[in-house]
Amino acid sequence: IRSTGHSYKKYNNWEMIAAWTADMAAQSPDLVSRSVIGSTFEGRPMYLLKVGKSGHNKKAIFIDCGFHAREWISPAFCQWFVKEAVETYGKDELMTRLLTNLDFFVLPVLNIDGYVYTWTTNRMWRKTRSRHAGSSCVGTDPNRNFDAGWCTVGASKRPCDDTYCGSAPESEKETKALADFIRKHLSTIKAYLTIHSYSQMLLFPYSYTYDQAKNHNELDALAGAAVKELATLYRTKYIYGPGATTIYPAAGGSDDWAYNQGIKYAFTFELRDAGRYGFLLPESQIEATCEETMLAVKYIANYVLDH
Ligand code: ING
Ligand code: ZN
Repeated sequence: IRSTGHSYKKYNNWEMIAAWTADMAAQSPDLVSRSVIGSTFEGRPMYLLKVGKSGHNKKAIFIDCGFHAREWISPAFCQWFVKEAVETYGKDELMTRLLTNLDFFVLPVLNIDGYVYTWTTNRMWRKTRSRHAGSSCVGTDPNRNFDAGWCTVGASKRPCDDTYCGSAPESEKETKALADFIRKHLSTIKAYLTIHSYSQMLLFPYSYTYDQAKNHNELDALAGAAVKELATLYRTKYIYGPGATTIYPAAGGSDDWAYNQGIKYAFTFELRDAGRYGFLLPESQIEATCEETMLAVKYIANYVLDH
């Protein structure tokens, strides 16, 4: 019989994660506060944690997890990140510097309805759970639903497909809530990190075109240094580069959209593994995956703080 409590070394269901967001804010009010940025198609509140010491005119970094329902290691990482922040502030020199000078906005699960569906009904579900007029198929791919070359490549106009781009950019309540929040905080948000799995890659714009990003050389160098840092822990090999040439061309992704809003440091992480377990990454790998990813995220955050 399995314990039903929250654990950082297990995959937690939405009920556990939602309760955990309240607990984090209640237990560390000097470092963590909780807000709601919107609600999902099925009416669940989208909780956002702001993590950082209070201060004036702080730069911010936005991190989201759980775009795709079946990528369970992703929400696990967002929870791990917040845990590490509160446990190592004042102990770890780099974390202390980051939390003193930056705010992290952490969205633990974007696609909550899809995540719940993977726990109750279909472990391999990817999309949201929205209904569409004129089709009995369900869901939109949230990472094809942003206004960045929307539905021009690597996306489908058919609601039954896993990469359905939706009826319009930001047609989903979840992507609209995220985009509205980022637009409202554009003057402070200096980096956007979105956490997916799997394939061990660190991607940056663009995915919807083969055009190079304006600061391509800087992004390439930063990504290279971040994956080098990640590998110092367990020698996990990541490849890195623009999405279009590194994974596949795909339009409507959130990193390309954030970048085009003026956020110069926009990255998509594809966490472990390289294909052995794929989306079904065993719980025994949560700790190692999160610890190595922390190194890359902290490296990028420290770079952003100085630039
Ligand atoms: N991979 C991403 C996907 O949405 C991606 C890759 C990144 C596409 C950035 C577009 C933009 O297909 C996974 N595993 O979801
Ligand atoms: Zn994904």
